[in-house]
Amino acid sequence: MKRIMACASAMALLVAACGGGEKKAEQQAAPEAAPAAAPAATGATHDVDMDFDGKVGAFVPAELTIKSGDVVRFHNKTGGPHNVDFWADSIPAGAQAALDAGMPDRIGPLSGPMLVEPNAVYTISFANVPPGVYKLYCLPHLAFKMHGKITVQ
Ligand SMILES: [Cu+2]
Repeated sequence: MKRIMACASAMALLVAACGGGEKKAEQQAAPEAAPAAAPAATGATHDVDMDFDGKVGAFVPAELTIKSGDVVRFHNKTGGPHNVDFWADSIPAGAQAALDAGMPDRIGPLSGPMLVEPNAVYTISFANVPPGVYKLYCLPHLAFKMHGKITVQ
């Protein structure tokens, strides 16, 4: 009986270790899978360019109206690195968790990763994101007025 129990706990350890390994592999695969796996398959896709000419940074278009469930792809066009950051106090109450869930590879709450490579794309899913106004900026170019606004209907 003792031997069986020892075996069972060893098995449990193995299963736990195995499960952990699989989870890690899934997490590593997530960045590539994220755009296709975005839970907003029913929504439309919008594209926003990110530009910086040395004097002024810009999201193009700077203002966008979308529906909850849509996807927005941000393209590092010129003058990167760029990123997408939302002002926590500019978004609707209770929206942060849903928005964070739609932002892969965040470097912090409501803060997307730096896009260093030319033409790199960062996709944000607005699935389950409540209606309202979402003001955003680019962290490296905040001082260069690189601001944007997304209105979710
Ligand atoms: Cu920028």
